[in-house]
Amino acid sequence: AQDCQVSNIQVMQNFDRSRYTGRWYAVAKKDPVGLFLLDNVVARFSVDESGKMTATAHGRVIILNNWEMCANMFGTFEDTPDPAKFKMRYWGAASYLQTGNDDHWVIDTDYDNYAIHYSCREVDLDGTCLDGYSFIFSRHPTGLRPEDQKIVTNKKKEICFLGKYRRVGHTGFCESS
Ligand code: FEN
Repeated sequence: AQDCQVSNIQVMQNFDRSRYTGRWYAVAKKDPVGLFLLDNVVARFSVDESGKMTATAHGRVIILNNWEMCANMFGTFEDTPDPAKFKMRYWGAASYLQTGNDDHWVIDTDYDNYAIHYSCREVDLDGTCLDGYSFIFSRHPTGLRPEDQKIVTNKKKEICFLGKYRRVGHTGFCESS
């Protein structure tokens, strides 16, 4: 099950969005082409009265003239027939931040410690992902527990992003926002 076909990627079975709510610290990310969040990425997922999932995320960005800013991003999720696959519309609190509409797949999570997110923006003619991004999240700002690391490494392999991640540092830069 590792042919790197986007359509064959296995996602979380019986994904429970209510158990996924709350804060998640990004510990690693695979970047897409183009503008993105640099580091200090923290996401917060919620489920509203009607059961719809929403999220906020912040992260450090460097805008024109080398200005360091905290990007405050918002996302709303549209359900699909697969409970672990969503369409995410996102935008920023500031007008210079890009907006978009991405796939948002939850590959695996134990809800209490780790989560693996995946988004392919562009599928190549051969069915593999040409442009995508992924976050490894932890409930703990200190990182993944050793026992979760091999699960995460295996999933990185399965989504064909192994070796493409960078560690996401947390310096407290966005803590006041
Ligand atoms: C995710 C889950 C929780 C909700 C959201 C998530 C996705 C966030 C994305 C952020 C994109 C940021 C961009 C930044 C930008 C998955 C964590 C919403 C997809 C596009 C710059 C940098 C420099 C500049 C202008 C803009 O626009 N950055 O000069």
